[in-house]
Amino acid sequence: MRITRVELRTIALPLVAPFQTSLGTEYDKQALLVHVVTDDTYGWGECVASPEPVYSSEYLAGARDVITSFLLPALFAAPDVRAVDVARLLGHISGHRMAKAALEMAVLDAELRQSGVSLARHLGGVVDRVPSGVSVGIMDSLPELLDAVGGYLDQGYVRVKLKIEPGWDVDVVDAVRERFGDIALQVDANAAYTLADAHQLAKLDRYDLLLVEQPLAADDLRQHAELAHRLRTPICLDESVTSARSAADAISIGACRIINIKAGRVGGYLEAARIHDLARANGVAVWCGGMVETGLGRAANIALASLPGFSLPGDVSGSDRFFDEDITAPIRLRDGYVDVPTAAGTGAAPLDEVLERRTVGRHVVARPPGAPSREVSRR
Ligand code: OSB
Ligand code: MG
Repeated sequence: MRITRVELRTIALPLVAPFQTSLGTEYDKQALLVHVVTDDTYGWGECVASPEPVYSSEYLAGARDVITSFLLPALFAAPDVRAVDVARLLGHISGHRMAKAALEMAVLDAELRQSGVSLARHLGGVVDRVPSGVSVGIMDSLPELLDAVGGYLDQGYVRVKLKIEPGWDVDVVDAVRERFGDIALQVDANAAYTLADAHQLAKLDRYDLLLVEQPLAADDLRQHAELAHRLRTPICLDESVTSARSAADAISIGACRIINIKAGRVGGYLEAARIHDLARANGVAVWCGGMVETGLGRAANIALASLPGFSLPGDVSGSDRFFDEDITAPIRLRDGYVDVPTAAGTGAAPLDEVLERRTVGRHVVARPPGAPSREVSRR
């Protein structure tokens, strides 16, 4: 398809409550939405980069800049763009996977809308609903955390993930186990520990956690492998896995038994599906992570989570976990599950009125007049 125009929208949504991790505290959600318009159709993508480069080196304003300065010119230079071509067309630009993923998502959504195929079907999804887990932030006090966890369990979430950091770990897990018993429970450190903390992390072993997510730094694959020898709790990687190649490395050196797959982190839903395939072939479990997405990314994540290797509940919560008002029709939890969208494309699109009201920045890039079209290239 020929891209004629791309609109970048920065939106801001208040969070129902601050979300604190070892990376910092978020009070509202800022997202960069990508609207790709082609000759015949349109698609929506969501960039998961946060306002600050703390989860990874990418950040929202940087993503917006690399998209307008480098990625869109590269796409406009191609006469015809298919979703499967996007990663290659952008391959000469180093890094910026979240920015690339947002563009690929928009092109893929457009393509699938036109062909009437849902993202889940396109990727090879096998179920029509997926179990929903909830990610629970660090809080000011234990009673506050226990209240929050109790509330989520009442809503039906089938798995709880607790954010941890040094000083907020073993006692917290102990209190949650004590209060709520045998729930499906896991923890996420967002790289807050070092191998010198192995002894403290090993204290988690008595709580039968499903996994400990990204205990060490993103580039410490070897040390995760070392830590794996000292823990009974399975290690899951998030930040460390940025491509199918790094997933293969992690698996081959025994750095993880489980992978959290986030499409944005790995450059798009197509690479995410490849990591799923690779993990599955190697007996490594995967689950779908989240980046506090709006309903757009949330819908696409649910589609990804419907693939057969997603054997653990994902961070695919209902919209109301984070937002009073989502920019799309809200994703809803039903009996602890969320439905896999069946409509063409990602199955979600912003509601015009809400989108307008939540937009804090808008940037339109039109196809340059001299950009090649298919006729020219086939000369
Ligand atoms: O590490 O999984 C993470 C949010 C922002 C950055 C990193 C992470 C998270 C979450 C949110 O845990 C999970 C969700 O979107 O439900
Ligand atoms: Mg994580």
